[in-house]
Parts: sequence; C-alpha cells; structure tokens
Amino acid sequence: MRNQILFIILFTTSFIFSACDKTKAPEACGPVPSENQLRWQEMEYYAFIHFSLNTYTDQSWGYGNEDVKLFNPDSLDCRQWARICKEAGMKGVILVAKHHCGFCFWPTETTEYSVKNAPWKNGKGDVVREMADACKEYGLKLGIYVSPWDRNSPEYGKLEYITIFRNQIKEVLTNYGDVFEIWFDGANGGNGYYGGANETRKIDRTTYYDWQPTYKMIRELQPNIVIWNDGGDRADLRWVGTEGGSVGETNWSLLNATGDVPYEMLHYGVENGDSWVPGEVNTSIRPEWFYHPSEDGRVKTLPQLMDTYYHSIGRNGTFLLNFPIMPNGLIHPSDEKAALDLAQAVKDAFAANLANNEKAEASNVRGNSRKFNASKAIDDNKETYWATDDSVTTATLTIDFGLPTSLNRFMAQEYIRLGQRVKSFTVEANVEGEWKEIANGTTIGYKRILRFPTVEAAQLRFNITGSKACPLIANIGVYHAPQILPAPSIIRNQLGEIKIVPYDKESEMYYTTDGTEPTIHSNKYSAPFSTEGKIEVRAIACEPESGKCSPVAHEKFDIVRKDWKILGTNDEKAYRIIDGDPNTDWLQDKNEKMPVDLVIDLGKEEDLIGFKYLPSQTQWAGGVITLYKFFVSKNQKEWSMVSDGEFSNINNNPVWQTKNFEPVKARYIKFQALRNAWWNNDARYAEIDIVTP
Ligand code: FUL
Repeated sequence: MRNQILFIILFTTSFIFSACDKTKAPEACGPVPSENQLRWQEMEYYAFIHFSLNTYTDQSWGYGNEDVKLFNPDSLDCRQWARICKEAGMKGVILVAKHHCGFCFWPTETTEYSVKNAPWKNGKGDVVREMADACKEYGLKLGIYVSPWDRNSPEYGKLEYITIFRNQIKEVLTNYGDVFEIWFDGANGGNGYYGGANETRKIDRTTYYDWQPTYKMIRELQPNIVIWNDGGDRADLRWVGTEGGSVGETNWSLLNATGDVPYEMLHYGVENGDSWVPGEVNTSIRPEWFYHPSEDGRVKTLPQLMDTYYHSIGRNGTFLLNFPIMPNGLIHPSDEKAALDLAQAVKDAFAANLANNEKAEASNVRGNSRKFNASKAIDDNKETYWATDDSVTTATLTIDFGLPTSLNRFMAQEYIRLGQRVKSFTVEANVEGEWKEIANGTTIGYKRILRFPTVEAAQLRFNITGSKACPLIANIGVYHAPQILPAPSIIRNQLGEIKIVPYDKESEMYYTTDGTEPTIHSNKYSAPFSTEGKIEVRAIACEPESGKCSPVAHEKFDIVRKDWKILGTNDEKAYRIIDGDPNTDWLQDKNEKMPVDLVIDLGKEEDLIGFKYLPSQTQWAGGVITLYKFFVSKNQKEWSMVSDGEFSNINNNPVWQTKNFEPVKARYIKFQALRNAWWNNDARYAEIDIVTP
C-alpha cells in the first residue's frame, strides 16, 4: 500500500513538473532529414541482389548483345533470397531489375530484351513480381535498381531513350506495390551493343537524363520513396565514393544541392552543405557484384564484414550488402553462412547495453529541465534526448556503472530530426580512480560506434568537444563485444619469399602449403620463407591466451617473378608492380599518350593462359585502366594480341582483374592501356601477374 501511495505521489509530481516545464525544444540547426529519409536511415541494413544475363557469361557488365535465351535458371527462388535476408537481420531488398546490359527482369512493354522472351517459365516469368511477393511474405521492404545506362537499346544516347527509361521506371513503380528506394547507378562506360551499332556513345550525365521530371513522376507514384542517384541531379541519398564498404570516419549527412561533388565529398559529406543527403554504404559479400564461380573461395570473412558494419552503420551510414545470385537462381551456401554469421556476431556484440538504467549526469541541461536531462540519453528511446542550453557547444555526460565494468564499444546517436551537430568528441574511462581517454571521434549523426580495447571502468565520460549548435543526444550505448580476430594477409615478393602479416602483433600464425586447413598444429610462422613455382598458402592468426583463431586467409600464387624485367623505363619504382604488395603502386610516365605500353621480359619462355591486373589500392589515386589490349612475343619483334576488352566497374571496385586467353608460349608480354576511367593519359598499376596452366 505504502509503495502504491509513493508511486502515485511520484507519478503526479513528475506529471505536474513536465506539464509546467516551459523549456522550449531547440530550433533546427541547418538542413534536416525528410520523413522518408528518417524512415530509410532507421532501416540501417538491407540487401542488394545482382543477377542478370551476365551471370551466364561470367562478366561484370553485360555488353547488351547477350542472348536472352541464356536466362533459364532451374531453381530461381526469391523466397530463398528473402528468407536469408530476413534471417540476416536485414529490413529490405533492392533488386537489380535492369543492369547496364539492358535485360529487364519484368515483362516490360518498352523492349523485347526481357524475361518475356527468355525460356525461363516459357516467357511467362516475372522476377520483380516474385521478389515483391517474397518481400511481402517475409516482412521486407522492396527496392529497385533500374540502370540508366542501357547497352542494348538502339536508342541509347538519343532523346527517345529518355522516354523509354521513364516508362521502365513507371512500370516498376506502378505494378509491384510499395517501393522504399530506387537506385540509379552512375556508370556510363560509353561502348556497347546498342542494337547492333557496337560503338561508343558518350553522354553528358549532367544533362542527358533530365532528372527533374523523372523525380517528380517517381514521387507521385511512390510518395514514401527515397531516390539514390550517382549519375546526375542530387537526390535523397548519396554514394560514399567507394564500393569497398566504408564511409568516412567524419560523415556529415549534408551535401550541396548544386556544384561538383568529388569523391572526398561523397565520402565525408560537407559540414556546411545546404541539403540533407545521407550516405549509403554499398558493397558486395564477394569481391564482385555478379556471381563468378572463381570467387567461391573469396566470400568475405566475418572480420571483414564486421569491419564494414562498423564502417557503415557505425559511421552514420546505412549498410547495403549485395548477394550475387548463381546461374541456378539461388544464393550460394557460403554467402548465406557469411551473412548469418555476421547477424549472430552483431547480436552478440550489442547483446546488452551497459549504460541502460545506470546513473547519468550532464555538465549542462537545457533550462535545467527534466525533459532534456542526461537520463534521456540512456533511456533507449530515440524520441527523447539530452540537450544543453543554446549557448553551450561543449558538454560532458558521465555514466556511473557502480562497479568496474568491462567495455570495448561506445555508441552515440544524435536527435537528427533537428539536424546534425556534433563535430568532435572523446570518451574517457575511470580506471581505478584515474580518468583516461579511450577513444575519440568527429561526427556522430544518426549513429556512431567506436571500438577500443577492453577496459574495466567504474565510470565513463562522454565529452562533446565541438558542436555546430547545442548538442542533442538521443541515445548512448556501452557494450562489451566478443573479440573477433581478423585473418592475416599473405604476400609473396618478387623473389618468391612469402610473408604472413598479422593484424596485431600479439597473435601467433600458422600456415600450410599443401592445401589443408591450417590449425595450431600446422607450421608456425616465424619469418618469411622462400618458395618456387606455383603455390597455395593458407594461414590463420591465433590468440595465444584464449586459443581463438581467425578465419583462414588463402592466397594462390603463380610462377615466381624473380627474373622479370620491366622494359622501357629506368624508374626503379616500376618494380612495385611485381613486388607482391598490393599497397604499393607505380604511375607510368605521365608524358605518354594513350595507348600506353607496359612491356615485361619474363626472363624465359613461359606457357601462358592469362594475365592479371590490380589497379592502385590508394583511394581515388587515378590511372585506373578500363580498356586494354594484351600482346605476347617470343622475341620482342613480332607481337600477337591474345586478349582485348574492358575491365568493367574497375574504377568503383578496384579488385584483381583476371583475363584468360588461349594457351600460348611467350617470353615477353605487353599490356597496353587504351583508356582509363577519367579518359586522361595516366596508367597506374599496383600489381601485374600472369596465369600459367
Ligand atoms: C556499380 C555498377 O556499375 C556495378 O555493376 C554494380 O551494379 C554496382 C552496385 O554499381 O557502379
């Protein structure tokens, strides 16, 4: 009874207090998100599905001349895709309904190049319909990718194509229920089939698509949609300048509505931008977007995917993870396992918020009001927030755990309905009575997560050290996540020496060269070792104390490049391209005009069946070769061309490019760059290698 009376008194006083509390909420600071953008941001994690005719030709970009008859998957099952996405904790799926090759996954009226002329389901199939139905069944939202670039359409490059393209958008946004996001890729590579013309068609991406009427139509058809566009007028969401799986540590959800947007701006946003254009981190679960059997062993590991989680959702972005569909129409079991392992690891990492229900005190509370006090940052309610007085832009919030508590993750969320404000912050821990800084960051935005080595702290202090206006903190989380050991990297230098490099110095490494999985009973790595010829190396890093080991790193090396000579240059730096280290590169003489030749003497005649090119791994370094010819010779006088073509999507996704050709014997190779991604004369290489039988 006494308890009940106490409760009634407390309840009534707090009710009277808040009713009388006239403290005003802060004014918005700068641009703010729309309801559609907010809803989208809260989804956090969703899937991409890449599947098209080029799945059957092992290409990254179809040319537009692939036969529709190739599309006949025997087990296509959108319910399998949706089930995996749901179990992986995703909130939606963006289906590539038309990629650059122009093949439409729905029976469109705009072209014959669609499922209606494919043998699959006797031309009666509709992948978009099946995806929409599966999404409904599994409680997922549907998104759609329609490529603006169309390498099949004879009209591409002409005005007529814009009507065709708009009609395609209209069809997919009219016939399949609610669509949460539409995706317009920015690739306009130039050359294509174009109804048989087989030519290069260059368009001006800033004007050709005439986006504004298209945006208007989209918003009329789907009032709740968000538009992603990397190819033209600024829309609701932005690309983050890389497909590698990260947005900048500093990440403003702001951009300017007009003017140039270099990669850096896409990556970091613009502090004083005039529009709310948040970043979406898109990356694939394998190196490439479409399925390639050669990548079955290259599915990203748990530590890699976890890094992407922290570098997207943990940096004020969303995470769009791609599943490449196999020719049979299903997601590969290894991809499924990787996604489910990630879901479990995320659950484990954020299982308990140690800040919830603890004591929190703030250095300043807006109008000393209960409505805005420190407890509002640890109540797990994103609609309430801790706020300071308008004049205050630096402030501290202290959480008292009572007892020393193990922690290694810190999460903060701003109340972004009123704009993004925080510019810098630090986190301190009280360890045995002494305060020490354990982490720091710049922007926060919708969500920021910092990782740091485990500490035992009785108290934690969150210091906002810079803010555009009074900070508004909706939520703080403190966690103790299990450690996940990243796989080591394996490098072979020009002499054939193998080096295994751990992620941190304390782990011990074990390896095999006989194709078996390494364990702590395999060879222990202590120093680089010499190898000859082709070899496969597998390695793990293990923590001596816990006995925990990383996933297996696996590298296949071809013949040793010991006797190779790079001809036609005296620049010693040229040897970086055969030093085995992906992080070093060489920019060939800038004065050369395309085509630029790179000639290598292999030292002796070799049997060749292909070559490999790795572009620079330094972000936005330029010189990424997109069109090439490859020649071989026995004597450096007569050359025969054994391969020519394009490295599709290499600029956005600078992964190893392998090109195979008919077996040939040669001592000299010539890699000729015909064009780079920026149509200038730079040719830059991180690595060049050959493939032998
Ligand atoms: C890129 C495209 O060119 C790729 O093929 C892929 O669709 C990716 C998501 O966007 O830029």
